[in-house]
Amino acid sequence: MVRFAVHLTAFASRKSFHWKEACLLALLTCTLTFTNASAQITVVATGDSLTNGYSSYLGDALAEAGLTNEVVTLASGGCDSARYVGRTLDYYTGTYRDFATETITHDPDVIIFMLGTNDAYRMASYLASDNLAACIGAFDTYCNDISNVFDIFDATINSNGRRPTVIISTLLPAVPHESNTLVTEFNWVIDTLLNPWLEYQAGEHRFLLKDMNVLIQQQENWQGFYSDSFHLRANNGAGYQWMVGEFADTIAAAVSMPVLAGDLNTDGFVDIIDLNILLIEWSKSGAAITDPRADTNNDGIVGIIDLNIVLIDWGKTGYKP
Ligand SMILES: [Ca+2]
Ligand SMILES: [Ca+2]
Repeated sequence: MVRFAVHLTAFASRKSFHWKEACLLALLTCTLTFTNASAQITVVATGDSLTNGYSSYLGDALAEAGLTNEVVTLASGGCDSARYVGRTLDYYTGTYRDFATETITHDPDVIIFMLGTNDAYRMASYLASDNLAACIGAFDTYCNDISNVFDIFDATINSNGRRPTVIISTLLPAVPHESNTLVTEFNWVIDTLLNPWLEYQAGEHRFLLKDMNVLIQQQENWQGFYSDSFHLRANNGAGYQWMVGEFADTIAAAVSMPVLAGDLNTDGFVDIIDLNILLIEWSKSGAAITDPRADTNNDGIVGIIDLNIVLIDWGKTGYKP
């Protein structure tokens, strides 16, 4: 990459400037993609007790996938009354914590966001008492609060200068258990309210979605993974080990994607936002350039070479961390 950037700089300074050659050089630059799979990645797993369960297996699963990693777990263990975000009452410490902000302070390359069954608890309880209005009201509160969390994730730029890869997991189904009488209501909330909304949010924010709900139901004897109808501790954590295998595959695929030269705002996509960054600075040079991202080849000019770099990557999805 550096070698070709030098060529481009030298080329652009020549008096006899040929657009076809410039475009060819830009093409060479853009096709020389690289991956960051060998770098250490920091993964923050955030959620409640399910997250606390699976994340203990995640580091090993990522290592098996060839990824040097650090896994940070931010799990409350119970969020039933105070909601997941903002100030969440941490079941383990009894104190209020801001998990969204904590997630960011760990400088993540990857964030796995998973609601827990506790997050559906209040809504399920309202349903059990035939109070659908209160259930919907609680869901509405969730939508507002978790949207704020996703906005925080969306606005984050890590120390690598890139946005974290955010993976949203759908909520797993509960299975009937003698000590729990809310399973039907739980699963209605999960299937009808929470998971469709999470899928929608993943699309809106262009986060990755891992549909664990559907995937686990494709596993043979998936109910045998559950020790208490919610947690996958049964059979020496076989359910959690399956789950982290799914996450590891998703993360490995994400970090092996190419870094796109045309992705000026480093959000992993090359689209109208990148083009707009370039057009705002169009035809400027030197100190007149106020947004250096527009000068993709660092030659001190925002022009046809930069435009070509964006257009070659147009519509592509690349590596974010
Ligand atoms: Ca972009
Ligand atoms: Ca340039």
